[in-house]
Amino acid sequence: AQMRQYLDYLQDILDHGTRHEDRTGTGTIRVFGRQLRFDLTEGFPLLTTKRVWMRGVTEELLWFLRGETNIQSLVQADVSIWTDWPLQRYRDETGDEISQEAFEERIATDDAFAERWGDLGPVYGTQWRDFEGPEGRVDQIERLVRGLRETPHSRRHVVSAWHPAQIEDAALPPCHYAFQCFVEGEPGDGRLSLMWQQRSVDSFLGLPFNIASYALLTRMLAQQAGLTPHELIFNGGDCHIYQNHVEQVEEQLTRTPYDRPTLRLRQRDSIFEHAADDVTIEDYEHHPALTAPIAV
Ligand code: UFP
Repeated sequence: AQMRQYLDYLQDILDHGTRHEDRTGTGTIRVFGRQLRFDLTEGFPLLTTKRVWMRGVTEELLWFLRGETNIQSLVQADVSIWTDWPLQRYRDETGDEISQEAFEERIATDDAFAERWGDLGPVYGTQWRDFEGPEGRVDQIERLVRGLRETPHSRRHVVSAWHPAQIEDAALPPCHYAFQCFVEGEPGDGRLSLMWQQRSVDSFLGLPFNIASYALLTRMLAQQAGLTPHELIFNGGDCHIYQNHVEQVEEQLTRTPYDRPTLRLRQRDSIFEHAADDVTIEDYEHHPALTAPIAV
């Protein structure tokens, strides 16, 4: 099975979107309210019309699951996807026009510097594992895994990264701000589906990454609860293409998708014990990588 519907979604934005100035000053073409559904029994939904960096996806998800919000361990793993925000803040606040390389080198090797400049505030790691409430902290992932095991058919398998009282303190308010799990079938033969909500969608750079990340999370949760992954559903709010990504999107639309690859995930006793090399992607045939500037 292929990922045609992602391309149809891009075409839909180009055809029906309106041009708009955005927060970053880049400009987008946008539509509101779209859904994509991926059958996870038909292979892993990693885009094939360009290369998607699965190691980056994996390292980021493990970083969320560890409850971390400081980029230090990501940078140490050579993952730069979250560097732009702390780097911009450092430059703005110090006036020092440090290069990204030099900044990351200091973050990786200087703990005091990382502590001062590497933290993103209460982003996903904090909200998933350590959500602050009046009665103390809630580990939403631990609660979810327990719930999937003990009351699989519950309608309350919801995790929220949206903490209204802490939005201002985060480098970036969560883009994918909630997800819900759904179990069909009886123990021993159960199927797990996952649906996530995303308020703002960088459809070229962000979305392929987000799809792969939630597909991997679904696999991990299914493994922990003895379930088979079934359906992955994306609900997008402001679905946009940045104007400086349009050329890359049009190039992608000329490409024919390949069949989906296969993902292998080593079994662990706990979802929190995974290491990056637990994840391997096989038979990943893809078109050449396409790069584009990220809007910060
Ligand atoms: N964005 C994504 N996916 C993510 C992420 C960010 O698409 O996982 F962290 C994009 C969406 C938007 C920008 O283009 O980052 C966030 O800007 P804003 O907060 O103004 O919506």
